[in-house]
Amino acid sequence: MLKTRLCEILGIEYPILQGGMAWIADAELAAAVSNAGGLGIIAGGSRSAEELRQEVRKCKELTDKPFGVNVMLMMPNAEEIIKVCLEEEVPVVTTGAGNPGKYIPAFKEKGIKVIPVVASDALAKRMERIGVDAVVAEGMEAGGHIGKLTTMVLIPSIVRAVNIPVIAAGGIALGEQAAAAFALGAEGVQVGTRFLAAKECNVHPKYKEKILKARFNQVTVTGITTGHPVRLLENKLTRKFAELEFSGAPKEELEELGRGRLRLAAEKGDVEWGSVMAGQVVGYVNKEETAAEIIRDIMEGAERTLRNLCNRFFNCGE
Ligand code: TUI
Repeated sequence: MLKTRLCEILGIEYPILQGGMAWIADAELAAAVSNAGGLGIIAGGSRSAEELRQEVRKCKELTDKPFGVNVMLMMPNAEEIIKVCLEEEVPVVTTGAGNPGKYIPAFKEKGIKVIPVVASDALAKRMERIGVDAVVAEGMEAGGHIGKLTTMVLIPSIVRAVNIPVIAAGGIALGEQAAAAFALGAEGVQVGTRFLAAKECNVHPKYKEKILKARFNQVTVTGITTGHPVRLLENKLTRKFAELEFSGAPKEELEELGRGRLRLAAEKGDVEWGSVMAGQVVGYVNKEETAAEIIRDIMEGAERTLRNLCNRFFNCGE
């Protein structure tokens, strides 16, 4: 099976991370992914520090395998969230939306592995220098808040910039896509959208149903004019957003319209007026499966793809 450096560093069987999706990724999903040999990740970005502590403790009860917490650095309570991660000694912390530099020594002291999402090769280099264990490079095929570069372009640029393992994210739901990420130099993949359809994923059933039914052409992006693009599924909210955005409404009005919308969809199940964030791969996600089935399918698919390539081009497979 496909083992990489990342498996050794994190103590996991398969080089698959589950995205720390805000308002969605809880202890049950994270533990299911970790129990299946990947790295499950609890969303820190949408919880109070005490809620996170409970979720972390629950995860420890559900699995004895390593798991992670995602910290959204731009959230006002990021410091408190980090304090909980340190106190609870969570095995792995992933960070997003900022530079985790000043927290790294404290994590290292506790033996906590740190994996920031980096949006550029410059930040990746800086992070490597201060001792992070790996980086996530997230292409714009991803769901939610996105950058400008595609996975196809971003991954090699980060791989060339650093020596630590690079984890590819954005546009990965199938084994073929994981194999392509490995071809680009990644040593792991992070999967979000496909885990929305996991049996153990407690997102509101209406959100899950919308993901399962969505076709590729329903995926859209709002917020291009405000400089905060978000990838999500078309609905009344995105049509209203487009109307305002193209009529030249002020940035503040657009940002106000977007506030609290992910929670509305993920917790309350309002899939017309909430943000149903999803990546471009959503059209491939058509059935509910256990986290273990998803991981097995992706890993077996990646291996099959790489063997087929080897056979086809070099006559070297088994
Ligand atoms: O974070 C994401 N994607 C997200 S978050 C989200 S929901 C949410 N939004 C606001 C608050 C709470 C929850 C939906 N989708 N991806 C990770 C990510 N991080 N993408 C880009 C970055 C990033 C951006 C700038 C990482 C580092 C960075 O560095 C700034 C610097 O110092 O250069």
